[in-house]
Amino acid sequence: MHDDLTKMAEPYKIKMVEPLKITTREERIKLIKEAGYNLFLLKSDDVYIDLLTDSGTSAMSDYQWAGMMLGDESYAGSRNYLHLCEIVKDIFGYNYVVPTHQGRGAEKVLFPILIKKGQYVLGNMHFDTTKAHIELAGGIGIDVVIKEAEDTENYHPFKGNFDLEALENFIKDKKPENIAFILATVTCNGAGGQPVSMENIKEVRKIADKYGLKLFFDAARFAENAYFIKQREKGYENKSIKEIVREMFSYGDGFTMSAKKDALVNIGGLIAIKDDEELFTKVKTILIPMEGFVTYGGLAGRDIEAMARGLEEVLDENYLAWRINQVKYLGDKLRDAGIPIQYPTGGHAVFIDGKKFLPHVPQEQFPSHAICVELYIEAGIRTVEVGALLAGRDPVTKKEILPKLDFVRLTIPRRVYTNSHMDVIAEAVKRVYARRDKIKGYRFTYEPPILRHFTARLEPVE
Ligand code: PM9
Repeated sequence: MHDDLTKMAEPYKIKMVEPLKITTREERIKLIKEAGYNLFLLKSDDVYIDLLTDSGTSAMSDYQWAGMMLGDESYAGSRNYLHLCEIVKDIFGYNYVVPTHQGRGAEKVLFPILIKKGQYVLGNMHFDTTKAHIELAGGIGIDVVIKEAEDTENYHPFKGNFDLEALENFIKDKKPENIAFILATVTCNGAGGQPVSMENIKEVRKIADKYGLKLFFDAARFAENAYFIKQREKGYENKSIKEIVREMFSYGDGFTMSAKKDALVNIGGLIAIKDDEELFTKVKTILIPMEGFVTYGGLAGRDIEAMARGLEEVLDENYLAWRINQVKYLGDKLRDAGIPIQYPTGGHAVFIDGKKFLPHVPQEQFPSHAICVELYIEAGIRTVEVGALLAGRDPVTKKEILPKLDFVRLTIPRRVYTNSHMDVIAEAVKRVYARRDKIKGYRFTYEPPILRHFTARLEPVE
């Protein structure tokens, strides 16, 4: 029970509802088989609780919807773009910004400008589309997250931190001229939505300065990261989220952002640059043929207005407290039942440790994926595997890549589900855990050559 009763429930009320379709267990067994045991191939109408992603799945507020009606759909000079520039300057302190259609649009435009063929991009842990765009631009993505991130059982307040020694050693070893830039992902999705501390960001900045490198942010979940800093880092407990965000970004040279997460919109992305006008000119030159003119970048004016308003709204501490604690509420229920999860829970999802949950299923048979299938059968819950199935094969040897972290991600959309839904999810995971000995692994009946997890078809290994 919370001392302050106004903090006990959602800090918003419901104005519109979307009915959920309920299926039977027998129907779900048939539906998942027809989908080749691939949850991406299910119709969303056949899903009861959709935890596939927190990306583009947020519920917008009445303030954002009202902004949609003020969309200025002029090809050039849209007032919504000017509003976005004001908001970005106010929150992040950055002078230059362009919209893009989503996060990977921002990566596609910025990375080829920054990367020369064969150069490295050092990050705490690159997201998969980010790594793909680094490679498409001729670069090599390297992860230097702290070792604690791989230890799912033990608490560490900032499992998204850079291993500073590994970062500096890599730069010294490969020489600064072979490093394109440093990219800090906040929060760190790959490690379980884990935050990066202010202290760590400051140190990364110092290393960047020492070797003349630029530091960019992958800022998809910037506000959730700031909230964790306020909760867990000494000296920040009395600062506002806005002050913390401002300080975090003061150490960077720019950012790419998938606005589909913390900007609380269903579509959109951003590239922002602190003060390098020359770089911004290059960005605009590529943006126009790739995404669209500078003042719309692949979005409608109304989408830009919703994004500008979402950026302001996400800084609300009551919202963030509810959001982060809803994820924790689910995580605590699972941990109390002895289910192995990445601990502590991160900002946007609970990550179940699939290898520990199903130790009898070899990693080559995708234990985390097997759990995802069972959760769908158990209660119509769609989750996503972030493990060996997603990792794919080594492009040269064609051998399976077996990542240390092999997760089922229970991704919580923003402002969409209530804690009653969290109770259903926790109960479903517990029931699947109770019958875990009977769960089998999976093998391919069709394996696509790249990004296989989206369209692969599988069957249980008998
Ligand atoms: N993240 C996610 O579900 C959506 C795509 S995969 C189903 O976690 C980071 C840290 C991300 C991210 C997307 C992108 C790409 C960049 N960085 O999806 O292109 O988590 O807007 O952003 C997804 P877009």
